[in-house]
Amino acid sequence: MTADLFACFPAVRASREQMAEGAVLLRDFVGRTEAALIAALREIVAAAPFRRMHTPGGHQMSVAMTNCGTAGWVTDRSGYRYRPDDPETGKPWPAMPSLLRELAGRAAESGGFSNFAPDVCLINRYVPGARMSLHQDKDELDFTAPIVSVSLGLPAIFMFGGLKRTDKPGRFRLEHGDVAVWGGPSRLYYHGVAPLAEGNHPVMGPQRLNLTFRKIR
Ligand code: MD3
Ligand code: FE
Repeated sequence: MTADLFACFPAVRASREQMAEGAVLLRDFVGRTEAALIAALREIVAAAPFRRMHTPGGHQMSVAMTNCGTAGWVTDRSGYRYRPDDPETGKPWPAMPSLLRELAGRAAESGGFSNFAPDVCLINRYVPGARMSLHQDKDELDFTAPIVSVSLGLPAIFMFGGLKRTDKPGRFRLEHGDVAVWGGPSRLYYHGVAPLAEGNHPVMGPQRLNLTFRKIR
């Protein structure tokens, strides 16, 4: 009975944990939107499949990626950038479903950032062993907007440093359904993901997906 009353407010039981100035972790913020979110992701991936891109240095990333929105983040021998079309198909990236946009907007609001209007959602797929080395996200034009991330599937150890590459990173375990908001000073902090441990998630299987919502213009 009580559960039904809250059916349209999936965030109602989410907890809030401050990781750094401007960085807030909302445990299980996905809540009851889980099934609809996964269905929307299936459609995106059918139109724009995951692919492992190459860095400008020529290394193939262990993380596979795709995007939705008015542009998508890509990397190849000529560098990192946002592009309006998928280089694999030449077609525009799939549109960002309103469900995703609204989830990100509500999370940003909970993290203290109102009117977040993301134009890009980068979707990362990790299989066991895949990792992301320490980096800053600075290919966007507007650093006053936060980045909102959504984790699905296997848990990951997220490493969160500071403004300098040498700042010793803290570690946070990001689990299925967790949403985080990274704004203010933390927007430009170095961060990365430790190699994904083996496992089989009951809903997502042997993988982790991470969605990052970005305002790039
Ligand atoms: C903190 N993704 O796509 S999500 C990325 O789990 C990326 O796939 C990781 O780093 C992943 O660029 C981490 C959490 C995250 C995303 C962006 C941030 C934390 C951030 C940008 C600035 C500060
Ligand atoms: Fe990043």
